[in-house]
Amino acid sequence: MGHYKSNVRDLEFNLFEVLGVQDRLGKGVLAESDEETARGVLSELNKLATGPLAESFADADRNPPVYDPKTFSVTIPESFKKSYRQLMEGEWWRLGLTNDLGGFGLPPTVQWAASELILGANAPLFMYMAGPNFAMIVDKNGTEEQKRWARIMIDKGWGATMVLTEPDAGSDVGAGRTKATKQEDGSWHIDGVKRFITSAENDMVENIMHLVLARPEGPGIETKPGTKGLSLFLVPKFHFDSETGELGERNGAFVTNIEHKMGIKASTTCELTFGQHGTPAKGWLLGEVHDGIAQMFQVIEYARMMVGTKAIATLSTGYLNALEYAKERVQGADLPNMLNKTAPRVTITHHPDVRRSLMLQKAYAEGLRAVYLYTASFQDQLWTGEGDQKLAHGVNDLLLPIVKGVGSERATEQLVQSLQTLGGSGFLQDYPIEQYIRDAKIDSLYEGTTAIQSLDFFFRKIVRDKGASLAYVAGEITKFIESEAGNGRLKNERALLKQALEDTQGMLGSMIGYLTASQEDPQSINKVGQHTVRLLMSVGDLLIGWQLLKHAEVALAKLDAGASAKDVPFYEGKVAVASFFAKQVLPELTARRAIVEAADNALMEVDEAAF
Ligand code: ST9
Ligand code: FAD
Repeated sequence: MGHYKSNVRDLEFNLFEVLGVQDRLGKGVLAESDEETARGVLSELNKLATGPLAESFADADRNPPVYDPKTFSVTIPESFKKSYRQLMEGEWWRLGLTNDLGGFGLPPTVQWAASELILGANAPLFMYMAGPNFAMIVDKNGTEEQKRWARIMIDKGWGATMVLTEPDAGSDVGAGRTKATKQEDGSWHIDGVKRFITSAENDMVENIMHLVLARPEGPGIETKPGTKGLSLFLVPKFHFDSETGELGERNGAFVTNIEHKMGIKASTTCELTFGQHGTPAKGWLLGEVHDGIAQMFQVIEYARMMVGTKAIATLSTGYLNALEYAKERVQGADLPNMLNKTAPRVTITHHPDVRRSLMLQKAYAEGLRAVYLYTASFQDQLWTGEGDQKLAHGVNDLLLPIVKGVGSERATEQLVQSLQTLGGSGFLQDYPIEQYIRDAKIDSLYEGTTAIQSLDFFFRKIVRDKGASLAYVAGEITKFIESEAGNGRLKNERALLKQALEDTQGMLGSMIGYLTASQEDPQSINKVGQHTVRLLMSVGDLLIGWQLLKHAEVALAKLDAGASAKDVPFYEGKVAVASFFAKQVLPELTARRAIVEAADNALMEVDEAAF
């Protein structure tokens, strides 16, 4: 058996028993798919993920890609190449594409559920598969000629990258200095050094299309500072025939180093140098419009969802590995027998603290899965054009920093607990959890750190949105609280959820107050800045608590209706985990609210020397 333990049962529960995705299928752009197709995709992909894709997971970590500075090239380990070939041959890259570009005609909920399987088995494989998806963005924004390039990218299975970061421009993308100078033939010469660029070099694809942010300059061009002065350029590794895609000369974008890092070692993290090795790096302005940051955010939104799903996928397999170990590991006696030295030894699942930890891991793994799939259900509406598009857009935007920020933070935190469940064995490379921790840590860093997610959440997704999308979600939670969910059996839990909603609203209210006060006292905004991550994590807990209780409601109904013997423990687990989370986690929000309400700026006044 490979390392990867998937949870297809829970994916199907979310899709078909909670979200009712099957009702969307069979019409409009989803005309070609039905529930059976969707289940079939999960089942097929699950076989691939738990088998061939997971196979190279450890090997590619221990024998990472090798960089050759003489040729600016990278050699990927054979084991990983084999997994990649199988993924590409299965044409799984079609999953995320629209019908006109050759997609499978499945909605984002199913796409993300399927993606979880690849991301949990071997996330770097998924990241190398960016070409077709990024081509979709080229197709959406490009000129007629660039739309043709998009099809070439897809047909030929080219790789693609998103190129923003520079040594002095990480979170602050607008500080980027890479420049673009217009040429007489309409192309641009790119000049600068980008760093930390994922998949910018590998020997698995014949060409790579770099999507590069650079600052245009030259006669007649107004150079603007910040992100609004950046444009998006298509910069291929090799030039190609615009009609046939046949490869031509090497373009002047060279990978000049790859990083040695903590995890996701199979994924190359590259320094990418443009136009500084004797060959100009030619690029073409996407859509011939200077709208780079907005265009790049179409890629970023997709990638943030991916990063959150990757973290949650890893947390889930970490939990299931820990659970399997705990069920077999015999150590110590039951606590009530602790003084009896001859009492029978029990599996560690008998110890209250192990149970507490396992149930918390389950809560975050399944709760966060529910949150990302709930988010994807709004993407479904955007995909099909059904429902209130403005609302779907707003709620999806609101929830993305939760999926990405909370997903990655809780995954990192709870994976450490999964390792703890294995005791000293968890520290060994005999088990996958130490690698999970190393591989998942990146998720709270790239695609915008957690602090950046929290600022985005508060300032853009709540304040700038005038609270509209948040009010919608809060309204849905209130409806649930006021419902008869659980038919009397979830009453206490619904009361705890009500308190959690009030606490979160209290936190937000105080923060809005500090923001308003900053019009008179500019320093007051620093009180907001001290607590945006706390707010993000708290809203995350609120949503997880709500989703778990919704699941419990469905599970209770199934149990009442007489579930099959196989399903009974699954549904009982849903009720248990929801109740546990409501009782043992949600009350923490009351303390967090008190902290936010008592905010002052003492922290900001501490002299740096005193740290
Ligand atoms: C990175 C890559 O880290 C990591 C891994 C990549 C792997 C890729 C692989 C993908 C795999 C694909 C596989 C497919 C397989 C398919 C299989 C099947 C399914 N939302 O607030 P302002 C825009 S990459 C939307 O003033 P500042 C907006 O246009 C590096 N748009 O910002 C706005 O204008 P306006 C990642 C947004 O203060 C404009 O920006 N790096 C949003 O100038 C300016 O906004 C980062 O993420 C948004 N949330 O700049 C950087 N926000 O307001 C993190 C902004 O008029 N830093 N815009 O609408 C930030 O995000 C900063 O907040 C900042 C600040 C740069 C935006
Ligand atoms: P910094 O921005 O220097 O941040 C340092 C610390 O300060 C962080 O804790 C951050 O939260 C905090 N901080 C910074 N600004 C603020 C603020 N305004 N308010 C509060 N806190 C703040 N980039 C690409 O363009 N393409 C890629 O494909 C890509 N892949 C990557 C792969 C890997 C393995 C890695 C490590 C990075 C990758 N990146 C990529 C870059 C990544 O997106 C950046 O590392 C990330 O955006 C953070 O930037 P930074 O590392 O410069 O950190």
